[in-house]
Amino acid sequence: MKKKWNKWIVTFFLGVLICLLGACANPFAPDELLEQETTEDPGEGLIVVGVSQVGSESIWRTAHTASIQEALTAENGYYMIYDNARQKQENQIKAIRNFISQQVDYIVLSPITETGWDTVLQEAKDAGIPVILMDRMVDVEDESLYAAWIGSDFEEEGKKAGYWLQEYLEKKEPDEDAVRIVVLLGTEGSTSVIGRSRGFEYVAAKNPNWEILEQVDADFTTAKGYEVMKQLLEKYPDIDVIVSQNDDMTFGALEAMDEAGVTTGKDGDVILISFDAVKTALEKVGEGRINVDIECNPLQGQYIDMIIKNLESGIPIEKKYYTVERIFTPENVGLVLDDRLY
Ligand code: GYE
Repeated sequence: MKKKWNKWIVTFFLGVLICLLGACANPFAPDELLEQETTEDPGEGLIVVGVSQVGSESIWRTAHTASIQEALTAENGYYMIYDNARQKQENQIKAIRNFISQQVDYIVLSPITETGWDTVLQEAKDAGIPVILMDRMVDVEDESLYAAWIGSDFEEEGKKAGYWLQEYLEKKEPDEDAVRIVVLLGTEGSTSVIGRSRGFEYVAAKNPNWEILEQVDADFTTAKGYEVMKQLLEKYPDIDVIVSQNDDMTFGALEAMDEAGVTTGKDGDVILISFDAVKTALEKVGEGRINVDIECNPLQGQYIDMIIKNLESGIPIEKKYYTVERIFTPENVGLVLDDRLY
């Protein structure tokens, strides 16, 4: 009996030893992080960066993620821990807490919505880990909770859409007939939606004959874009303009309109304005099915690399960096179509 007991004790301690050795061999991959993707093992001198991405809701997002992953490689001096939050803020907060407990050198965050970040970013600050924001912004009391932000001037994008429409209508139908507009909105509370809506509404307010019939949340996805557009077409038989806050929703809307026999674009029944300017959408601009696509630049990886390298060398950085963006119509889309990689 005693012998058997001893055997159990030895087995138990051997088990504990094996577990401990496993943990020591790879301190950056505890069990609960198996969902996260990492580059190679952190070697000597690599900068460890935890990246919290919103999700993979759109083509833009896929290009954005690829850009970050291409910049934060081992050859470039990084060990990256990537987490996909699948469109949930609670997952992002959990990922950030994991990064903090792993004592990463930097946290890179694309926040799904603007609010709700004060506590967790304070925790990162207390742990001495700089946070770099990308794409969307956070609305926090204390701006020192993040080191820098790189993204688009979303309000400007919204204004570009508005001014394009204003000019187009002036040329097309100079009379003051009512212009009936519907808007497909992206994820509620996100900086891209807040900015694009504000910018477009600013121009709309200067055009008293523009009537925004309804603005509906379609969460930046093709499936919701289709669903929402179908309902809007049933409700309003007389839509003049659709403003779709990203290309993926536009694809869904186009499907719904095809089914309903409504044409869009240059010579169509409805004017279609889209955002992002990914390759498949630019092709539709070329075909004349989308009137204008307001570019949003997802290639932010090199900025993140530059910000981190500057911080590492003590070179002062800016608080905000803006990407360069254009607008595309059937007239100029040919200039970029062949070179568009995403
Ligand atoms: O326009 C959309 C995406 O925040 C700029 O999020 C980003 C937006 C982008 O899913 O396609």
